[in-house]
Amino acid sequence: MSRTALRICPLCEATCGLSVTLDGDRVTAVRGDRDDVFSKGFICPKGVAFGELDADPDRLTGPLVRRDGVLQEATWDEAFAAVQAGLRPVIEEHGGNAVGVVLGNPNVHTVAGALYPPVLLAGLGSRNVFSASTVDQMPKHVSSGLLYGDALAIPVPDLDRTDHLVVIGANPLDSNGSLCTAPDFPGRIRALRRRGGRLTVIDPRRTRTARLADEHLAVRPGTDALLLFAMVRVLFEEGLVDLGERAAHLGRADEVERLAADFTPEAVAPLCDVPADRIRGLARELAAAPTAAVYGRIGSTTVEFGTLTSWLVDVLNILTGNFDRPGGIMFPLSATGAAPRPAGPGRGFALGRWHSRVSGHPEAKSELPIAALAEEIDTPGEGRVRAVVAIAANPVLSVPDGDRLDAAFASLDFMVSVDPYLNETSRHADVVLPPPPPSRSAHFDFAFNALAVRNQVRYSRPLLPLAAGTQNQPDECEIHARLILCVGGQDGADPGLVDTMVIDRTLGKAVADPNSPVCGRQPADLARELSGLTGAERRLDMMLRLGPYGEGFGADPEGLTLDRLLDHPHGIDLGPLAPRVPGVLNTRSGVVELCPEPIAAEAARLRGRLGAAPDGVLLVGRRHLRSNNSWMHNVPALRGGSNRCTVHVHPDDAARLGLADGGLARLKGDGGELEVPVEITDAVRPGVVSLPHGWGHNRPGARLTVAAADPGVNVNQLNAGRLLDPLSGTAVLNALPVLLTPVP
Ligand SMILES: Nc1nc2c(c(=O)[nH]1)N[C@H]1C(S)=C(S)[C@@H](COP(=O)(O)OP(=O)(O)OC[C@H]3O[C@@H](n4cnc5c(=O)[nH]c(N)nc54)[C@H](O)[C@@H]3O)O[C@H]1N2
Ligand SMILES: Nc1nc2c(c(=O)[nH]1)N[C@H]1C(S)=C(S)[C@@H](COP(=O)(O)OP(=O)(O)OC[C@H]3O[C@@H](n4cnc5c(=O)[nH]c(N)nc54)[C@H](O)[C@@H]3O)O[C@H]1N2
Ligand code: SF4
Ligand SMILES: [Mo]
Repeated sequence: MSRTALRICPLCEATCGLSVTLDGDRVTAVRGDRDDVFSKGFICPKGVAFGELDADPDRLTGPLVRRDGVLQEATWDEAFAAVQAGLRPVIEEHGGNAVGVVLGNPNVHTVAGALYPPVLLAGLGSRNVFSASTVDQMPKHVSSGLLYGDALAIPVPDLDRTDHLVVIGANPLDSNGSLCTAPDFPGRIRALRRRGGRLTVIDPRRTRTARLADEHLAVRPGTDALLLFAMVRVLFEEGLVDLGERAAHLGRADEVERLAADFTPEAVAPLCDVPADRIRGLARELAAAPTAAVYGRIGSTTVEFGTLTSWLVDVLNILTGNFDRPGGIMFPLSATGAAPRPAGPGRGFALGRWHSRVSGHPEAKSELPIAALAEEIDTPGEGRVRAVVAIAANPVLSVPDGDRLDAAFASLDFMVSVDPYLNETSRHADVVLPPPPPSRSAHFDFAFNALAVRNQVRYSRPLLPLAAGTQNQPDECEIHARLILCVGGQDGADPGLVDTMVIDRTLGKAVADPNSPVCGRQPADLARELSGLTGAERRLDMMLRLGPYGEGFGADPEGLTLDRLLDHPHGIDLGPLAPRVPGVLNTRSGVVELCPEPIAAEAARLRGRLGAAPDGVLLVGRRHLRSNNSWMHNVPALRGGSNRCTVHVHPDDAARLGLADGGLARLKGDGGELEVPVEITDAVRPGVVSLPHGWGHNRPGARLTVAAADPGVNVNQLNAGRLLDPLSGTAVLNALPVLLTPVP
């Protein structure tokens, strides 16, 4: 008997609703859910492959524990006992800081990854926290922290209403969008064109997104900050600055004008390789458009001036009156987010409250640069990282100099990985704790609802019960909760205690908050009202009730609860984005701090680049629609075709360097060298080569049968990881100088 059930896709940030056909406990077909309030039936090839990914025979079905040097199958109780026995001595002898916590990307796609790592970190008290953010979006967090006083307040382009979208270093036609949750991003761009709107793409590659654009500026990689500063200067010079309706909530714009003074279009044009008249033209178009939204992603963040570029993206929106208004950039209001703050001075954002031990990198958002993880492990001395807890992370492939990290992991006293695969990173673990596949997990988008182009809320319960037969497979929430208990030396205690503790604390705070609808009530009474089948569901119910649309434990009987959400299997639409300033601001001054001191310092550093003559070949990345970072190369349906680990080279460069299509090239960077098949294409601009990341599945001890058959190379081995965006600690992954030679 087959049946269909609904499930939100956890495979990228677009969060599409899937309609899944099941035959027994097998997923036999997947379609887009046409009634989903947000995705309305859209699906991509990864969503279609959900069943195959879910049933990948290489997925671990039970925990592994290292015995006599070899990872062997064990029971869950044995595995958690081994975790406690491995971690406790390190903590007792050297303190919580000796345990490094590594959090990878899929944590933003799981319920467990949203709800438990903060509890783990609080319990451990370690400052050695590293995540995929510092090879990704940390510059945007820092820019938002500095501008708005809240690192999580990231405005998104109001895609469905804008008249001019400027996309910088993003390729949503392949990535499906990032820091901008929009199922069917391609359809939304086409709709923009259809309603007479304009699309400009700034990217050194002519991507699938660039091919849809009215104008594509093939900028020289790493020079966007110069380009955007020149646009800012044009706005001031030509009297085009119009702060719009939010002016009263903005700090001093004249300081921005002063910072931009030296960046004339003529001065930056030869560096960016974009004509001065096009820089002026784009600035004028932005100012003239009824509404416009500038949006930057990976190509704007994983670069040397990533934080400055991220700041400039928002500043351009602000100076053209497109901040916090329909059609411009806006702040989503998520159902589990904080309620708006009262206007006035807030707590502000601090940067560099502590520093990494070896290189003295400043913390950002309580994290240290993941590019510095290896040195924190392999550099001897007091304060060294001796044990690692890695959750949903594969830094051996995703972070610069994987070989060094590989050796560092091998030298640890103890390592535990929470991961469904035995891969390049988890193969070093002493204990591997595999979560169940997505079909057996619940789904809620705690992170992406706060980045979505429309306010909405959806929840999926597991499609299938946890598998019997693998000795009581816990769900991933329970794995995290038991891990937290092990860190505290309480293995064997009821994992539900972790949720109870969080609920008690959260309700305790809420009843003491004069702005909360539950102010003055009894936490125990409120806790009794919560519903849900698991601790995680009870926490979700609590967050929904206390959230901005919540029923407030009786304060608004029409408001949201988990039960109400469960009554709407296709989700609840909460309307288009609405202005949120000043309620979203949390700066010390109470206004948008347009020109914070760290930004001014970076602008001065950038000024030093004016006049420097560029030369040599620069490396950039690329993503393929049927990929996701390092972990989807094991699914046959997602392999082959153009999804290949090749280096894209422009025909002019190929001719100059003597490279043949299909031949091998040697690429050399400051971190190492690789041999890669060449694909000659004018989709990259001259002087630029492109290689995707997440490949290099040839390390022994991994269990990735399909991926290992055609492993590709690890682009991050070209990168020593010495170059970081200084404010955010984000590794420079794009615009990396490389040498390219033919392999005879
Ligand atoms: N050169 C270069 N390097 C890059 C990038 C680039 O553009 N260029 N991009 C960077 C970016 S943006 C990111 S986000 C990082 C990603 O870096 P990582 O987060 O380190 O890598 P991922 O490949 O996303 O894989 C994470 C791990 O999660 C596991 N996993 C999958 N699903 C689950 C689950 O449900 N639960 C658990 N516990 N584990 C799961 C996978 O098996 C895999 O081992 O890579 C970065 N690295
Ligand atoms: N199919 C697929 N989807 C994904 C992922 C995946 O691996 N595969 N990964 C997910 C993750 S973790 C993330 S963070 C997002 C990322 O989402 P996007 O940022 O949209 O992803 P990319 O395709 O890497 O796009 C980055 C673009 O920046 C360009 N670029 C490189 N350097 C520069 C530069 O200096 N200046 C400018 N202007 N552009 C530059 C590159 O050519 C590339 O086209 O995608 C997510 N979605
Ligand atoms: S676009 Fe993303 S969320 Fe939608 S089906 Fe594809 S992988 Fe899943
Ligand atoms: Mo990412």
